[in-house]
Amino acid sequence: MSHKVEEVARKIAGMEIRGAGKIARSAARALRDFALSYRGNSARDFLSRLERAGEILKSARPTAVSLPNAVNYVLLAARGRSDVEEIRSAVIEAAERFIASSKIALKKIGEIGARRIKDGDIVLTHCNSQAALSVITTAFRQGKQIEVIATESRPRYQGHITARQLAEQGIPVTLIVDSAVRTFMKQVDKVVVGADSIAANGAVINKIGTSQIALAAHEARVVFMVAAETYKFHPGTVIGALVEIEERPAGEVAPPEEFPGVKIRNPAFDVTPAEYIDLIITEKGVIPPQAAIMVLKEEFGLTLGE
Ligand code: RI2
Repeated sequence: MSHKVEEVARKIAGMEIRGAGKIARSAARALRDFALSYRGNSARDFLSRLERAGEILKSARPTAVSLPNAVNYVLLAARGRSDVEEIRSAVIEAAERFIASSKIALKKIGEIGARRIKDGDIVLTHCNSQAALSVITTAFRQGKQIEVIATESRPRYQGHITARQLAEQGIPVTLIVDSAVRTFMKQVDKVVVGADSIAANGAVINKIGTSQIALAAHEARVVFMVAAETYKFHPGTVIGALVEIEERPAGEVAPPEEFPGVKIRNPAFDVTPAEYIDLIITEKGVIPPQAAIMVLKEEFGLTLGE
């Protein structure tokens, strides 16, 4: 298999490439580059190598459905074709279409979501989500005086990235430890987070700690919003599949050798049930979480379950 495909898969697994949207775009790009570099002349061989590349990419991380959704989108364009050049251009075209539309989706989510942010709002966010940040930065650029509270997001501290990105844009931002969320919730007006997967029942799978934040928001009657592109909706959940929660290496939490006899657990994501979510902001509009099934029907229609 191509070096490059394996390298992208390795970078995704090691979180050098991270964030559900970025993972999806880099997988599409890897398939495009693989198609560009293929030198054989058998369509059958080309297709089977593409499928293999897709499997390698999909298996890099299990939770963000954006990854298999992107891979399947690109491969679907190639399947059933019997000419090498036709396959090549179909893959390139589909990959580029996916990448471009995913960037447009981020911008749209910003525009649609910003309507839900008011002048003077204090917005809390968790981890580092391009979709959530698009909402926040768009509201700020519209002239709304907002402040952001960013959680550090242990164990990988993606909250540091968020805090820096916001500060660079001149947005007032406060960094807090994850366990301070309930303390600060009293002064928060809105919570905006991203998503790695959204299930048919409206449950949102996002960075570990998200469901605790949702609980604290619920208790304090603070609006809890999720910003997610439609390719983060999980087609498998329509037919009962459960979203696999990635468990990452213990060493990310604490050095195991310094804790003999101690079991260290490191689930990277958790599930926030629909009843704790007020709305989901997609590029197609705002929906209540209970309408997730409608998005899935529209997005995946006939390819459901593939
Ligand atoms: P965008 C990230 O996962 C976070 O959980 C974040 O909320 C989600 O992906 C969506 O990010 P990780 O890769 O696609 O940091 O909105 O484990 O950027």
